[in-house]
Amino acid sequence: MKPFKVLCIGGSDTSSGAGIQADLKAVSACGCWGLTVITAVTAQNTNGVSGFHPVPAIFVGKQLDAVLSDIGADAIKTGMLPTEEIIRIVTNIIIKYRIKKLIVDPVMVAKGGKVLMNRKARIALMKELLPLAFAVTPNIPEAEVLSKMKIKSIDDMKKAAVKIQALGVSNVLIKGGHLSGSRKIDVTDVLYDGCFYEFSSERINARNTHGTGCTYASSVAAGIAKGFGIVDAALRSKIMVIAAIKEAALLGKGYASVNVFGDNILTK
Ligand code: PXL
Repeated sequence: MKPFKVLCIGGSDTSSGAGIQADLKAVSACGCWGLTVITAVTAQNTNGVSGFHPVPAIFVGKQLDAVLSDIGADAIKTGMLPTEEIIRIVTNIIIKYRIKKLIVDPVMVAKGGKVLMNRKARIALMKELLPLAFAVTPNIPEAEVLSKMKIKSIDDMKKAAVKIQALGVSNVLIKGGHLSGSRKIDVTDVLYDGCFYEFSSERINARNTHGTGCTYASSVAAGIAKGFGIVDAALRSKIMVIAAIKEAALLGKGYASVNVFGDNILTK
């Protein structure tokens, strides 16, 4: 068989809940072949990230060329991109290989508060990488940084989505899990592709959500690789992520990780 190929570019998570390990599991659960380019090695467990080492940018480029010059990719998903040098290399490669199906998960801060991307990298992501992207998948704090506005409501999410699209990315999927205040019982994600879509679901145990963002974005990338449109890919991914939170792997003493291979996952 010839599988659909999804290249995941991001950091390694020793706990396998988030990062490249989550990406590979999500892409596999969606029936695609995951390819991986590592941008950083983190040391982390269920309590948080205790440190990380970026991979030298030139070697990130070597990994990318190795994969794309031979195997290619039907879609590319980026996660942790810790330095502007790495972002520049990734950007050049996206241009060189004329990649159109690029999904950017703008990973900025880990759950425990560890900053995974420096300020210069944030600017490079906004100015150089996002204009090449098909879709971006920020959570609320990331969407606030990208849109330079506070987000307190679903209306604010929509305003922010329009501002983020103006950075040059076609589709904006803002995940509502971090929205505080009145939204205690449900979670609404907002997708903007020129029209607005709202995907609402019940709020599930917030302690069991490590890896949610990586899993969601990788699943969207797999859907796009398979030829789904953004609305279909996003909706299917949300459904998978909800199931993966319900099936979270209860490991360690901190936050449990989402588990796309739990007992009740439909893709099994
Ligand atoms: O969830 C964001 C994320 C992405 N990539 C890596 C991470 C994390 C969060 O901890 O460690 C490698």
